[in-house]
Amino acid sequence: MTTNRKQTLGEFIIENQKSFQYSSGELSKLINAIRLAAKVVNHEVNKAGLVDIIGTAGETNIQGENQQKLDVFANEKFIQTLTNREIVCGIASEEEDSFISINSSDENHQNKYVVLIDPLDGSSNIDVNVSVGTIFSIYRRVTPVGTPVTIEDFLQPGNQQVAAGYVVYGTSTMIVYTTGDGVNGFTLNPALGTFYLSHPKMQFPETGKIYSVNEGNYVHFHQGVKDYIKYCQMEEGDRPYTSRYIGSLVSDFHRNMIKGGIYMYPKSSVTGNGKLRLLYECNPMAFIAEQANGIAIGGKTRILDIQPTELHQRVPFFCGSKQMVGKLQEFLKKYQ
Ligand code: P6P
Repeated sequence: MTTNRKQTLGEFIIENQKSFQYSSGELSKLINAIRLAAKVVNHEVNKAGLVDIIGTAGETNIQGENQQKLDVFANEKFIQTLTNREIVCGIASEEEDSFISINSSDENHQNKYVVLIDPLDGSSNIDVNVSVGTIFSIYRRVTPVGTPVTIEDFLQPGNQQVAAGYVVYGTSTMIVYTTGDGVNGFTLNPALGTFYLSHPKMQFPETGKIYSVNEGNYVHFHQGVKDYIKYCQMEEGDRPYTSRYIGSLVSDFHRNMIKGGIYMYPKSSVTGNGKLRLLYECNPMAFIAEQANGIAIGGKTRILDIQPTELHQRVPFFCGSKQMVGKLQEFLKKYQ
């Protein structure tokens, strides 16, 4: 008799551990640590309105952005969980000026993974009760195991990631991640505190009818981007498309991956190189997108091929269904 009981995240990790090219329990332990931190943060996000955790922590982060208390809480929880379980040798976070080096207490067992996180993306939405998310990116270190990590371990191109994923704290809380063998989504049953495989083998539809961009910045965009937005709005064939922009990358990306669509955060005459950070926003989302039959570019270049130069560097970001990103590229090429 076949049961329709859904597989738990824990069962999925164990079952797929052997297929992971860097066969080690370490990555499984790492994903499990992220699962635990996600549950703790989810608990706080879901009651943010009830306790004194909404509103700013009175500090600003490296980006010069007001640190919301939940930002600070999420950052501390992910760093604490990854450190306490002695799974990684280094962590970089949107909320930390520099990377954190973690020396294992067991000199016989030196960890080989580094994690880069945006602990609470979209945090400006917290006090208006709109979905937010956590984004993570995982690499094997490139410097010798057993030595303190260096910036070199973090400034790796996205094509070197061994895993990447996000948590979306929305109408339900989900973990969506890849280890290079497709993308799978797990939904939390809050009553049990267990994540269940709810979205196996997630794929971007080849095309879609949703475009996501902050049109308030339209006047500052490159002409090719302007032309593409006007193309989306024209009444022709299956257009006009629908404009959907939540102001939370994880939520806009997640919806577009399920329904088909394109997310754009272009550079502009105001934001210079754009707003999104390459290492812990664009690279992990690009890895997921490509693993789900989508595309992610910075303009002329594939996001995953960009050689990082700074921990918090920003890049333009266009990501989504192949045909929609392909059409945008046609408009951009007209001006190259
Ligand atoms: P804007 C959130 O701050 C974020 O990094 C993404 O999650 C989101 O898509 C974008 O910035 C929103 O930026 O300038 O449109 O408010």
